[in-house]
Parts: sequence; C-alpha cells; structure tokens
Amino acid sequence: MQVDVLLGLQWGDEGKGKIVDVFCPKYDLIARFQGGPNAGHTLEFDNKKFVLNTIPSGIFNEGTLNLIGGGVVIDPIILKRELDNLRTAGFDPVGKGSLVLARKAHLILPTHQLLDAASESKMGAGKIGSTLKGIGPTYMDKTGRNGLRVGDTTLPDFMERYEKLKAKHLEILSHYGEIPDFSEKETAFLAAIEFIKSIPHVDAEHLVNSYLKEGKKVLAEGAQGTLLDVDFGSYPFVTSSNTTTAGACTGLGVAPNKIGAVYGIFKAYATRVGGGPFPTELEDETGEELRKLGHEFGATTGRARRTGWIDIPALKYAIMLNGVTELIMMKADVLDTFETIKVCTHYKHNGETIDYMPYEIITNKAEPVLEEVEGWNQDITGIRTKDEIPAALQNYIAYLEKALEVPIKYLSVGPDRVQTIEL
Ligand code: 2SA
Ligand code: MG
Repeated sequence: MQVDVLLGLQWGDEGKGKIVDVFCPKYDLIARFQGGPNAGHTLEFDNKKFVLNTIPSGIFNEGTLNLIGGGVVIDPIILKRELDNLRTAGFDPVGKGSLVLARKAHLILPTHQLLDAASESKMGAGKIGSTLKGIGPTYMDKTGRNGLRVGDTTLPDFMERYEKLKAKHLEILSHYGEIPDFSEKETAFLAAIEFIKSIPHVDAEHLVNSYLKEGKKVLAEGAQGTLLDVDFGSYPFVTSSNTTTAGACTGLGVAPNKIGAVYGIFKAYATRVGGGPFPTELEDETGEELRKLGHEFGATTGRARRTGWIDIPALKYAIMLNGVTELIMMKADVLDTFETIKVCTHYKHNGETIDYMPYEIITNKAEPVLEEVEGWNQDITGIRTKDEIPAALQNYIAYLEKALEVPIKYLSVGPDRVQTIEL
C-alpha cells in the first residue's frame, strides 16, 4: 500500500478540509504532516460547520484513525480548545481513541507566539503577515535543535526543559522592548500539557509504515498551500514548513517510493492572505466581488483574503513540485454570476513574456497576461451529477486540463459534502 497525499496548489484555503472529509470513508488513517494551528480547515455537513486547526479532517468519520504527524507544530492550548469544542458538539475523539499524536511533533510555547508578534512588529511594510500563532519561531527552534516535543511532556525533567527554552526566548524578547504579561497563557499552556498526556503518543513513522504493510489506506492531509512552501514559495513571504509532497515524506516518515496518488486542490480563481507577490491580484470591484461571493476571510484569523484570477504558470509549478496525479477544482460556484472569467496564461517580467514564476518575483512584479473565457452565468450549487454541468463550465474545465496537463477528477460547487461531483 502507498500513502495518498492531498494538498493545496495555491496559497492555502483551497478547501482541503472539505475534500479530506469527503474522501475519508475510503481511508483507515488521516495524517496531518506539517504546519500547525495557522491552518483553518472548514468542514460542513448536516447544516453544521466546523473549523479545525490542528486536528485532521477525518475526525468525523467512524472508524478512521487521525494522526497529528511529527512535522506538525502543536499549540497544546489550541488543540485542547478544538477537542473541547468537538466534545460540546457531541464528538469525543479522545474518548473514542480516534486521535493520536506523534511523539516527534514540536510544541508551540506561549513565548513562541510573543516572538512571532515581536518579529512581525519590527518588519514594517516587509512584514510576512503571519497568523501570529508562533509557527515560524517554533520551526526555528526545531531546526536550531532547541525545541520541545510531544514526547518530552512525559519526561521527569520536562519543566526544567520548558524553563530553559522560555528563558532563552525571554532573553531574545528583551531586545524588542517590554515583554507583555503572559502568565495567564502560561497557566493555560501547562494545563493543556497535562491534558495532551491523555491523548496516545505514537512513533508515527512506525505506525504509518505498519498500516501500509497491513494493506490499510493512508491519506496525508496538507495545510496552507504549495506557494507558501518554505523552499519553493515566494520566500520570505512563506510559512515555515514544506507544504509540498516532500513534506509528507519528512513529516510522517514515509519513503518517496511509498507515495501513491497526489490530489492537488485549487480554487477556480485565486486567493492569498498575508504579504507577498500575487501576480493576478484584483484590487478593484471584481476582487471585492470574489471576496464577498467566496466568503474569503481567514478561517483562523478572520483576515480579509486578497483575491484574483486563476494563475496557470503558478499552478503548473505547483503540479510539478508535488507530482500531482489528479486535480480537484473548488469553489466554481463563486464564479456563477460572472459574464466572463479571466485566466493568467503567462507573465510579463523584465520586458519578456515567460510561463514560469521568476526568482525575482519579490523585487520585480510579474504582470499577468490574461485570456478571457466565457462564464456559465447560472447557479450551479444544486447540481449533483456530471451531466448537469453547464457547457461553459465544461469548457472551462477542458481549457484548464489542457493547460495543466493533469485531469480534473472532482468539482466542488459549494461548501457542503454533498456538493462534490466526480468527473
Ligand atoms: P505563518 O503564520 O507563519 O504560517 O504565516 C506565514 C504566511 O503563511 C500564510 N498562511 C496562510 N495562508 C492562508 N491560509 C492559512 N490558514 C488560515 C486559514 C489563515 C487565516 O485557513 O484561513 O485564518 O488567516 C495560512 N496559514 C498561514 C500567512 O498568511 C503568511 O503569509
Ligand atoms: Mg484555510
């Protein structure tokens, strides 16, 4: 058996949570492999809506095990809050034993969040627009070999290790100015550490590989999007993890030859939240319309997302990096009222027309070359079968498949589970 991977091809918020939730009855294990509570995965079913930050989106399916993998950074306070909210709504993954944590996953400390905020406050116009969840500083401590991990919480000297790391953070923070009071946060953090001891800790690489050996099906769930990858995104306007298929290998301990299908998710248009280049961005009424119709506000922070047209060079880059085998197009319904839709086919950059993302995209803006295609101009939220897809939307799908050279296998026409059409 191999691990299938499902990840975003744009700047996040493509609708990964919804599709994992739709797919998970076919899987025995759903595993988050990178990122942390900067993610906001929205799931809707039976007139209920849930936003998951750290918990994998397979959590509502009976019989599916959910793993928070070693490549993830966990804020114990947020994880506890997520589980409390689920319990209030009648779901109890801990009681049921359907959630496990990788021992090697790193912990976000309250002082990591203070460092995130302090760093952003000094950047001025160059700020990353981070979610302020402490993601960057936690991954810095991981690669700097200072971090605390889930498995450390049960060691007798955990508190000493915690105090040592906190002291290092306070030393750095003192250079930024007055340190805000975080005593309440710290109390909550230490209580949440006690709580997460009640969730089984596992050696995730062994768990995942033994599942594969036993012929069980595993799906790796990405967070954020390919264009926010720390190595291949528009650095430094990226997140601090590998959001690509390679991240599933390192985040779960899965060898590259054990990767099976790679599902690449994209929206029928594009959005980005935070700073950084966005060639097809629309800073006009059309952009506002996309934001309004698509409810484009951060699921975690509530921030308004930047909006624009679909970007073929960027998608082709993402498909290449991830080895995408099947595409999933989301939020086509948001374009229901558009007479025409624009598609970016190339960029104009330094006086040349190019079809790839240039290295100097940060300093020299890439101007989109746009082609216009016909809109379908009808409400598609009620369609449930392939045959009902309007001709103009079929043409849009065919146009994209030709340009991207990968088949679009699923189409989403609304947020609910049932609004998903297999093509
Ligand atoms: P960070 O917090 O260090 O990872 O921020 C670095 C950049 O990564 C972007 N980023 C995201 N972009 C889109 N969606 C994300 N998740 C949330 C959501 C975001 C929210 O689902 O809506 O609620 O605002 C996400 N997480 C990180 C971030 O904007 C920075 O550009
Ligand atoms: Mg999101």
